[in-house]
Amino acid sequence: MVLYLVPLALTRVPSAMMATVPTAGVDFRDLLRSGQFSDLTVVCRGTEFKLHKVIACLQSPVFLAAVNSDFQEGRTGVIKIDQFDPETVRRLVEFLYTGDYDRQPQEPQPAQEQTQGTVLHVRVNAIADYYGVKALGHLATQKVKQAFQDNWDPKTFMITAKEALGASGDKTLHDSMARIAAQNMTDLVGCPELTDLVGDFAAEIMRHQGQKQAELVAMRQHAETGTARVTARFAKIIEEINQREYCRNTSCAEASFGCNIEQIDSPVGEPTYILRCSYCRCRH
Ligand SMILES: *[C@@H]1O[C@H](CO)[C@@H](O)[C@H](O)[C@H]1NC(C)=O
Ligand SMILES: CC(=O)N[C@H]1CO[C@H](CO)[C@@H](O)[C@@H]1O
Ligand SMILES: [Zn+2]
Repeated sequence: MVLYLVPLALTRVPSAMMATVPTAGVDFRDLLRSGQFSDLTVVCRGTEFKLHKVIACLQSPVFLAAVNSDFQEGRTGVIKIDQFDPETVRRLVEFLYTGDYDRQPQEPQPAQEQTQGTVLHVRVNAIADYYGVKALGHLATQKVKQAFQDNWDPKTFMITAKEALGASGDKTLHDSMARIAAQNMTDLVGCPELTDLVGDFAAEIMRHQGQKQAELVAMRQHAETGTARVTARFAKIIEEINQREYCRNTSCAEASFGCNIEQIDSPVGEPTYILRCSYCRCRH
C-alpha cells in the first residue's frame, strides 16, 4: 500500500500547496520530522538522520547500492558519511524529502562561523555528485549562478571557485564557474588569488584577455558618448530651425527663413552641423 503512495507524493508538490491542501497525500516532511517507519539511518560525524530506504534509494543509486550490498550498510541499515559536514548532509536529506533545500531563511550564525552561501551550495553540489542525485546537483548549481547574478563579488567568487574545483567533480558546476569568470574577467584579473586558483600560465592568459576586454569596453563607451554628442548637436540644429523666423543678415531679401543643414567634419572625426540661409548663404 505505502509503496503505491510514494511515487505519487515524490512528484514535487510546491510546499505552499502542500500546506493549504492537506488532502494532497502523504506529507514527506512529516515523515522526515517524525522518523516514523524509518528503516535507514545516516550518521554524519555524530549526527543521525532517520531516513526511508524507498525515498533515499529511488533518488540515489549510491544509497541503493549500499543498501543492497553485503557490506555493513546492507546488513545494519546504517550508512556513515564522514567526508561531508552534517549541515550539507541535512540539505541533501531535505532535498530527498521536499525537492528543495533552505527554502526557509537560515537562522543567523555568528560572524566567524558564517560561510558564504555560494560555498554552501557548492558543498551541496559536491554531495549530490558523490551520491548521484543529479537533480540536486543541478539545483545547487542554479543557486550558485543566481547568487552571483544577484550579487557579484570577485572575492566571494574566488573562494567559491576554489571550493568547486577542490570539492566537487561535477563538470556542469565547473563549466558554470568558468562562464561566470569569463563574464567578469576584467574584475578577476586584479585579484591576487587568481594565480593560486588557475596557475601561472592560465592567469597570464586571463590577464591579457581581461586587458583586451577592458579596451573593448572603453572603445564602446567612447563610441557611445560620441554618438550621444552628435545626436545632441543635431537636436540643437533642429531647435534653431524651429525657432528662427528671419535671416539674421539684415540685407537678406528673403522674407521668411529658409535654410539648408550642412555637415562639416570636425578634427576629432565627429560630424558637426550648421545652418545656412538658402538665399544669402550666411551661416547661423
Ligand atoms: C547678406 O546678404 C547679402 C545680400 O544677399 C549678401 O550679399 C551678403 O554676403 C550677406 N552677408 C553675409 C554675412 O552672409
Ligand atoms: C561587472 C560584470 O561583468 N559583472 C557580471 C559578472 O557575472 C555576473 C553573473 O554571470 C553577471 O550578472 C554580471 O553582469
Ligand atoms: Zn539670408
